[in-house]
Amino acid sequence: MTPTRSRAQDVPAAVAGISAAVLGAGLGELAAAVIAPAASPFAVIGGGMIDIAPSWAKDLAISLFGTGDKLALLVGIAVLLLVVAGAAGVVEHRKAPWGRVVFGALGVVGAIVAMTRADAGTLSPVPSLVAGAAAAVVAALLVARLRRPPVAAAPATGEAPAAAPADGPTRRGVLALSGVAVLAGALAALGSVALSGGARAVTAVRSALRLPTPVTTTAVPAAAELGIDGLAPVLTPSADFYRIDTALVVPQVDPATWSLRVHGLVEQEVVLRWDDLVALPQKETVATLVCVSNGVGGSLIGTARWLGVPLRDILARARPTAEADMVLSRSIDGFTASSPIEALTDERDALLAIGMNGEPLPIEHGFPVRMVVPGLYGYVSATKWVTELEVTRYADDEGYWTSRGWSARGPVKLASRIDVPRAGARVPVGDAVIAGVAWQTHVGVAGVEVQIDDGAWQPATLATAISSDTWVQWSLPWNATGGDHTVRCRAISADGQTQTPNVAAPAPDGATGWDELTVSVT
Ligand SMILES: Nc1nc2c(c(=O)[nH]1)N[C@H]1C(S)=C(S)[C@@H](COP(=O)(O)O)O[C@H]1N2
Ligand SMILES: [Mo]
Repeated sequence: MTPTRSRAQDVPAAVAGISAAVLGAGLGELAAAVIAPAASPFAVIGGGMIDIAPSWAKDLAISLFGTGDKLALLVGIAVLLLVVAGAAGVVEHRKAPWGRVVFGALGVVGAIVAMTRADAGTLSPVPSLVAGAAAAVVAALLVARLRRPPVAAAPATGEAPAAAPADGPTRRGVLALSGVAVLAGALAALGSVALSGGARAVTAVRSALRLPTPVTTTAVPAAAELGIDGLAPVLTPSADFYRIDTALVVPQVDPATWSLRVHGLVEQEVVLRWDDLVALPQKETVATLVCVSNGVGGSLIGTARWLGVPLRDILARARPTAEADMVLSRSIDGFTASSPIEALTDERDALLAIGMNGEPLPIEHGFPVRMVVPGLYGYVSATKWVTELEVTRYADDEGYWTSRGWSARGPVKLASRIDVPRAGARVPVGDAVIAGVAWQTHVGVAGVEVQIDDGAWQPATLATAISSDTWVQWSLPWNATGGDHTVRCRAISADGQTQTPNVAAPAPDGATGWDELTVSVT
C-alpha cells in the first residue's frame, strides 16, 4: 500500500463518494423532471421496493408511520444510498476503479427497475443512468485528486511522491470540491421540483373542470350528524380523508388522454373516453371507504359524497359472459383490484367515480377516475387512476394484494370505534358522553352497545344512518364516577350479527376485535 492511500484519506474519500452520490441523485431527479417524470430514480427504486416488500414489512411500515409510510421509505432509501456511497468513495480510493463501478452498477439497477415499472416508457432508464454515470465520474475525479501530491510539495527528484498530510491542501481542496458537488446536487433537486411540469399541468386541468350535474343524489339527513366534539364528522372533508396506495409519485392523468378499456370475458369490448363518461347519467351517492389495513380503533376510514356512473351501466355495455365471476380493475400505475362481479352489477351504488365532495377527485384520490364499491375493502375495489376493467375469473387471475398473501375477496367486516373520550383522557366526574362510529358497509348497523368496566352492555343511541353504505355515529350519556375506567364497544349489524370479540390482525382479510380504551375520571 502506498502512503497516499493510507487510512488517513478514508474520511475525505467517503465524503467524496457521498457528495458524488448527492450530485448524481440531484441530476437524476432533474433529468426525470425534464424527460420522464414517472421515472425519477427515487420513485422507481422506492416503487420497486414497495412491490417486492413482504406484507409484514408493509404492515409494519403502516403501523409505524401511518400514512407517512412513503416519506419514511424515501428517507430510508436516501440514508442507505449515502452509506453505500461513502463506502464506494473509500473503495474508489483504495481499489480504483471499483468505487466507480459501484456507482455505475447502482445506475444500471435503477434503469432496469425503471424499465419494469407498469408506466415505463422508452426514456424511463435515462434518469437512473444519468445519476449513476454522473456519480461515477464525480467520485473518480474527486478521489483522484486525493492521490495528487500537493503542488508545493512536488518532489524534485524521482522519488515516490510524499503523502499528502491528512489535513493538507489536497484534502481541503477535495472537501471544498465535495461541498460544491453537494450544493450542485441540491440545486438540481430543487430544479426538478420546480420543473415537475406534469403535476402542475394536471392540477390546472383539474381546477378548470366543471362536473356534470347528477341525475340522482343521496340526501344527508341533519340527524346523521351528532355534532359531538372529537367525534369524526359523518362526512369526511377531502383534505382529512385517509390516503393509502402504492404510488410513491402520484400518477398525473390528464382527462384528455384518459380512457377506460373494458375487455376480457365480454361480448363487446368497450373503450370509454372522458367525454363519453361525463355524457352518461351521473349519480351522487354517499359511501364509506375503509382500508383492510385499518386496525381496531384505527383511522383508515372515511365517508364522502361520490359522483359517478354506476359500474353496472358500464359493464352492461360490454355484456360480460356467464362464466365471468371477477372484474380485475387496473390503474395506470399497474395496481390491480379483484372485485366479485356481482358487487359491480347488483343493485348497490358501485361507481366509476369522477367527483368527491362536490369537486373533481383530488389527484391523490384517483383523478380523473376511480372506483368506489360499498361493502368491499379498498384493496379489492377502490382502484384509483383506473384505466382498465378486465372481466375474468378468480380461477384465472388475481389482484395486487392477493398475490402478496391477502384474500382474493374482501367484504368489509362489522366494526365500531370509540372517538370520545380519547384514550388516556382525563374526564371530570359527572355528566360525560361516550361516542363513536360503527360500520359494515352495504350491510348496515342496527345498534351499538357500550360496556364500562365489567358492567352490563348498554345500548347506545344511533344517529340517523345516511344509508347502509355509510358508517353511523353513536353516543351514550355517561355519569362518570371517580377512578380509572375501561370503556369498550361492539356493533350489531342490520342482519343481526354481533361484532366478534375475537382479535384478528388486518392480514389477510381485515381486523376484528372490540375497540377498548381506558380513561381516568377525576
Ligand atoms: N391505483 C391504486 N388504487 C388504489 C390503491 C393503490 O395502491 N393504487 N390502494 C387501494 C386501497 S388499499 C385503498 S384502502 C383505497 C384508499 O383510497 P384513498 O386513498 O382514496 O382513501 O384505494 C385503493 N385504490
Ligand atoms: Mo387498503
